[in-house]
Amino acid sequence: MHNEELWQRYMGEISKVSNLNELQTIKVKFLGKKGEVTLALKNLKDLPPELRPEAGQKINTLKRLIEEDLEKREQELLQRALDEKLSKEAIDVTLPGYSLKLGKLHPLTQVQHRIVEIFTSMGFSVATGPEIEKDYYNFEALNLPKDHPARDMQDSFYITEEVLLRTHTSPVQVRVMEKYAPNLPIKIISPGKVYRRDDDATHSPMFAQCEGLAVDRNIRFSDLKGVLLTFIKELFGPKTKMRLRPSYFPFTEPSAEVDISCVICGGLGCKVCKGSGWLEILGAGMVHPRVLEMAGYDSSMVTGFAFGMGLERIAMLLYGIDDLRLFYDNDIRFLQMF
Ligand code: 2U9
Repeated sequence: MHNEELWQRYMGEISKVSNLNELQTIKVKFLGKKGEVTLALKNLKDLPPELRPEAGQKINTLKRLIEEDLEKREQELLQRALDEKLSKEAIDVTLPGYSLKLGKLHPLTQVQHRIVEIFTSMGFSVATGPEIEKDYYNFEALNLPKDHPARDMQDSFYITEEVLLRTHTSPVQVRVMEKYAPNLPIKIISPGKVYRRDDDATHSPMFAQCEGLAVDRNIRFSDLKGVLLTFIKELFGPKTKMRLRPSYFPFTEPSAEVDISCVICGGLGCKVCKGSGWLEILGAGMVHPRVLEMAGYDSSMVTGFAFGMGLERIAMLLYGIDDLRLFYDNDIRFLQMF
């Protein structure tokens, strides 16, 4: 076959090629073992010897032309395939990213952390204990006799005669004293959940408390006053005033209710403080000698102070919340406000 015609046929077929597979087919068709160019070279032997060199040269030139053309087209197709792939996989770095929704701590947890921070800065350690408690640690060891009204089935969640959900975190302190007695000093706070059979706008069957206990030689009521005043000023601001009123708890003697000047009106009298200018936020007192003795301390050598507060009440005053149940509804709109 004439070289020129072969080249024209090659060009006719290769110009229709649009991918590497098709290109490969054409390559085989012209340059393969039984390809047309290969055959033309084989057919040289049929020519008279004197014509072979020139004819051979022409076919080899054609072969080189086809090889170069295929190589060029192969590179073009490879580049096109790569461009297509890249344009499909392109990432628009100017698009806004997916924003992660950050969670936050529950307002009561935030308040608990602040309280823990204040007391640890005064040298207190944090102690924790079981929420399911023995009657002995919850009541008996705290000088609450069997017939005391606070032990009433009405007020506590009993599991058996001797086991109940703790009604305060005081049993934690009893356990610490029992473990370390007669070593001194003890300076602990015990934040945690407690349970009482109550349910209204200011009482929840589960609520959070933080209690504190200091036991050592020469602990006096003035130590209690100093620690509480420092705490109150840290939490509610340096202008906050403190007032103590005599009270009664079975586990402290003497006992006091602790008031702060109203965080809303500053003491002038408003709706929140019911016109008095004062808000009750803590109970406190000197640890009853009988409680110290039961835990293993010699009450003629050792004294102590204790206090307790409800975290919901503190959080309500700090954040201006008027219904305690909001803390437990888990409405995300409420929780996001803190
Ligand atoms: C030991 C000895 C004494 C803890 C105390 C209070 C006074 C008190 C209430 C505040 C509001 C409970 O959450 S509340 O209802 N607490 O008034 N708590 S003294 O006294 C202790 C604790 C442990 C061994």
